[in-house]
Amino acid sequence: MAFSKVSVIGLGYIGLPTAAVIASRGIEVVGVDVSEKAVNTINQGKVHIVEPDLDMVVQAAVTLGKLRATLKAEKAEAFMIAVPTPFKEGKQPDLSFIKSSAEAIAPVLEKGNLVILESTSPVGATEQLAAWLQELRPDLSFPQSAGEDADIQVAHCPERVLPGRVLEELVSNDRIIGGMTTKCSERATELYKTFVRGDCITTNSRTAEMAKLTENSFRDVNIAFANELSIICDKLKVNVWELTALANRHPRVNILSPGPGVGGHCIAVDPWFIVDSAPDEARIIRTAREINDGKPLYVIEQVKKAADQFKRPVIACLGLAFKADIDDLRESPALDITLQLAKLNVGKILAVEPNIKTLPDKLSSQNVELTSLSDALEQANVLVVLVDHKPFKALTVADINTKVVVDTRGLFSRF
Ligand code: SAJ
Repeated sequence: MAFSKVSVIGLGYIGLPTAAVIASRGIEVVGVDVSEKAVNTINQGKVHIVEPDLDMVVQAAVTLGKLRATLKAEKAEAFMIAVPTPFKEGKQPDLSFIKSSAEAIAPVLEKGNLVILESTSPVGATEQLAAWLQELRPDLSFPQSAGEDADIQVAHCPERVLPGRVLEELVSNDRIIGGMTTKCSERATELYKTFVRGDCITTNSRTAEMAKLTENSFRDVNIAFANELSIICDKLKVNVWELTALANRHPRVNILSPGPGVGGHCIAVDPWFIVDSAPDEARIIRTAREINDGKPLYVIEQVKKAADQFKRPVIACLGLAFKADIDDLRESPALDITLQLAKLNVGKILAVEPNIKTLPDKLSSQNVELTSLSDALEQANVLVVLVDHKPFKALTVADINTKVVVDTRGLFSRF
């Protein structure tokens, strides 16, 4: 049975693009969010997040009447939950947003509905979601008790898109479809087939949850290797960028890039879900997290040494986002380093972030100034490259040769 109305719960970096892409396939989509501002913005055909081409797709879907946003859930055939799953004190997963989503959709659930959890989740979260729904709707049957005969189908289909390439990857990536039963997987596959060109591969919900955590942990461990190498190389006076370029010429070696630390709301968070579930066994995964979390401190020490060379250090931090060419400051090591430098009174701190218009309060309250790149180049005696944004990549030797440079991204290793 085809889907004529789908509801997406959570209209953030994943939910909004997903809602817009499904709407662009001619399906009526109702997005639900707790933020009145986000709901109003979307209903005007505008977007509240920066992602290439998203504004166009949302505007088209809203103008055609296929996409609208609301604060309160309404009836639909499928509900896709794309809410944050941060960690709380002690690095334990916080499932409270999934629980509130269950509370939001439970009153409008009807026999035959499909509920999909897209949020990255610890193993067992989909079963927990189904248990919460069962508690709230004892009149309906769910897969954990009714199996293939359940009134409501429940599946985990983890999002896997890369910020900056979301619209492309939403359609082209393969999807893992982890149904609580075979029927759940089949029904969820039908939905994803309406907009995914990649393969839809079915499994159970626990394996799907672990697959997503594994993908991000794999990347975290490999970035930790690169970050550890960069510190070893500094000690041994070897250029890590030249080193990795050389080693990567081996056909079976592919070292990732060192950086100022790992940011974002995924790779810096998800491995902890594995550590929390298996604390004694997840040794490499935990150590990788610690290495990546420790890298900002190492960068701060380097900047302090650079600043010590000047009577009045003026430090320009190039980039605040967690990676290149996006505006997302969540869990950003660049932002954290800039903030700590300001708090430590290392010198006057300028921040250059071409993708934002105003500084977060925590930076402005520490007297950090948001400046243009050209102003920063004029004023600063220390440059700290924290993000490899396009305008920074375009800098030349002439732009930087009078400065002391701390280059965490290897932008100037080519000079
Ligand atoms: N980073 C490095 N060195 C590298 C690569 C990345 O230091 O060689 C840093 C980045 O600067 C950034 C962080 O790692 O601070 C994470 O960036 P990323 O581009 O590796 O990943 P995310 O967080 O933007 O997106 C990841 C993706 N997962 C994988 O590539 C396995 C994406 O596909 C997921 O959908 C996303 O997490 C998610 O939502 O979980």
